[in-house]
Amino acid sequence: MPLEKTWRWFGQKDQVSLADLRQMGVEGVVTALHHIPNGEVWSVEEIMKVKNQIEAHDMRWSVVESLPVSEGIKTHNDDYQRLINNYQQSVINLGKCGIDRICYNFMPVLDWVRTDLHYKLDDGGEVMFFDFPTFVAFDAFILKRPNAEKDYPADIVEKARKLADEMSEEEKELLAYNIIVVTQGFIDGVVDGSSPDYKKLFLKFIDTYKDIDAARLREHLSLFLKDVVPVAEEAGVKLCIHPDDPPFPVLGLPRIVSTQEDLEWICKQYDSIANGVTYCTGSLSVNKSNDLTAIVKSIGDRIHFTHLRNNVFLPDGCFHETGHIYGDVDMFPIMKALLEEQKRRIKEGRSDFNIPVRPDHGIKMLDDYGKSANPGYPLIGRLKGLAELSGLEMGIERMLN
Ligand code: CS2
Ligand code: MN
Repeated sequence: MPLEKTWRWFGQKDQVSLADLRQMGVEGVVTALHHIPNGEVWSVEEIMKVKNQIEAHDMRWSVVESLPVSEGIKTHNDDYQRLINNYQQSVINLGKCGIDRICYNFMPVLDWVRTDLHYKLDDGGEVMFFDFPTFVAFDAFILKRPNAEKDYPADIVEKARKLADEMSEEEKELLAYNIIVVTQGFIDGVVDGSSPDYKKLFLKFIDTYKDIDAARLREHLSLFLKDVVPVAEEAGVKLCIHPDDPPFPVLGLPRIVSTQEDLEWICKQYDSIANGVTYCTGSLSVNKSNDLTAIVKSIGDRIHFTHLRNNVFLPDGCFHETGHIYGDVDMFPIMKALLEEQKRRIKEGRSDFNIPVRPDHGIKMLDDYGKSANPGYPLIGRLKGLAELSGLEMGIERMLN
């Protein structure tokens, strides 16, 4: 049994239509109600509008990515109760509409981070790059976060200082704008880029974590799970937390969804199938101590959603993305482990044995140039990824049978 082929679709404004997705062999759509502000309730009516559109094209709405967790929940501030009530209500409403998987993340302030959104490969393709010294240059010398230098290794800080000295004001502005606004806007980021003071605003958000270390953030995640998982269980919905990208602390902010141990800890906070994980190889593989197949073996029963993509790792903690099956991450054992997990579930009699998979970020190539897409989400590059992953999958399936 293959994994369920899914695709991230950004709604009506997406350049790729639902009819296109159907033609590409997509079975399940991954989307969100992006027009509803963070922290507000997703009503049955709004959910049904999107669900009906998807079903009119003979597909299903497989996964919500994401139902955003507001900053007030992560910092557990005075607004917590209202925000949690709203989150619970959205989960209940999704359940009522028959949508049973919700991806979310618990990264403070910033979701994923890259320093270059247009890195050219030798063959003319374009991918996203995380350059650690450039990121530190942004944090310590452009954003000028107080004491930022203390949070990074001294040799990286020195490289960052040099880089910042050589950058023009325009380059500095572009780097900051990309990190704070461009990469976050389309996934419901916290800072509205229309404000000229967006850097100040961003620093203010960071400051709300001044008394929150990793242990405290874990407490907040645990409280969130205890409040939301039972409601999800009752509603017939499974939650799946997305790992940190990249999987280490940035901007002096704790990150607590980065390792196998973190994922195991999360699963233990509320022992229910509704308390699950999004298995993202692009994110998890950046921490070299993560053994990606061991993670599937350890918490496989809680994997409700999979993102597959590859990376190339470089010195100094730098990396860039690269398509799906080719790269430094060996996709063969990963795909095999996922297919074996499905077989295990079938044997166990689980009705939810079929794991949705989507090709995560892809290489911009061919007709992707000249078409507008969100960073990391070109059509052709991802479609190539979907095709490659499907081929790999079919080969392994035959082998296992
Ligand atoms: C995604 C994440 O685009 C991406 O990198 O994998 O933004 C993901 O959608 C969220 O972290 C999930 O909450
Ligand atoms: Mn991902």
